[in-house]
Amino acid sequence: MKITFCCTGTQARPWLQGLAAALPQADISLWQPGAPQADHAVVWKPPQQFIDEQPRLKTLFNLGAGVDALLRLRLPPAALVVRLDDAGMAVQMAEYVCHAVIGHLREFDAYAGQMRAGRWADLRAPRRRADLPVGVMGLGVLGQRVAGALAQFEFPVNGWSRSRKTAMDGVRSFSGADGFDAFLAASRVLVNLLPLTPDTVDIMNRKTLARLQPGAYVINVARGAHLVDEDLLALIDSGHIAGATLDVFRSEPLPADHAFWRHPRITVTPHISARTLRQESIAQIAHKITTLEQGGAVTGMVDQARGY
Ligand code: NDP
Ligand code: OXD
Repeated sequence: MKITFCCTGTQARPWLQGLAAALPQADISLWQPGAPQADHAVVWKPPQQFIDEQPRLKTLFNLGAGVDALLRLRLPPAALVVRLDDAGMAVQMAEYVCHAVIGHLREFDAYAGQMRAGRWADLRAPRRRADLPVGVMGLGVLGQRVAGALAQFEFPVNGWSRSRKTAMDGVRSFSGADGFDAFLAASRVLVNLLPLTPDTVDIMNRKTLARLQPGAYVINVARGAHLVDEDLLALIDSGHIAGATLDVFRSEPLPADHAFWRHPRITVTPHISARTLRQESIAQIAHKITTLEQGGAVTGMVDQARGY
């Protein structure tokens, strides 16, 4: 069995060593133009040339949860696409989002400013959790973990997904296009964990963000193209939105002259909310390759028509 590795922006050697240790029977190599045909590929943002030269691939293992970049390519029609499911990302995402929501609730930025100015106690009136209902858009592998963690901290939690979720403790489920306005109107903090698809591109725009409760807070940890940047800025200027924590951007790295960098109400992080963890990812991919080779079924199969 041949496995090829083609991951843009990734240091290949430790991955190749790890995969070789986990799958000693396989022939694993870094893809080069003109390389021989492989059975399976481990990829992250591969060039179209890679796909065109590997028409007999049985499986493409995406080295991340989001498959938007991969699905933009013309893929071999018979190839399965498998995303990373969790592999240590869900707990990181829960940490990141809870940190941002709790930081907003407790006004830690304001207190940090006071401390830097050497001021002990400008005590602010405590905010009530009940006044900060959090809406999580996307209740998949990551969104469910995030919604569950927020519910543990006793925030009122709303969740929005395509299909209705009935079995999530402490999470009020909204679904489909019909449920979107009610979901937004019920939320003051908005957390985005949707996949980027034709249905979700630009979903956070002037019209939808204006439906959030006044003094809203926006946390985008999915993809930059979900958010219309200038609409967020306009709604912060108007006072409807209090601020935002953004981990993902239309253009990454975020251009040096982008208004988000210096905005006092926006916190920027460089796409780190849930890092791909090497050991966990290799173990998951190796297990799935072995299972597929034995004719078994695996989780994390992407529905290419649906886009996630
Ligand atoms: P999943 O595919 O497991 O879940 C997607 C969720 O979105 C599902 O609940 C799905 O609904 C819902 N959904 C999809 N389309 C729509 C729609 N049109 N309307 C309403 N709901 C919709 O994704 P993950 O939880 O694993 O990951 C989410 C995204 O997070 C990834 O696609 C990626 O872009 C991003 N990500 C970002 C990282 C970072 O470091 N910033 C790291 C990892 C991922 P249903 O349940 O009904 O199918
Ligand atoms: C992912 C990501 O999709 O890192 O996994 O953004």
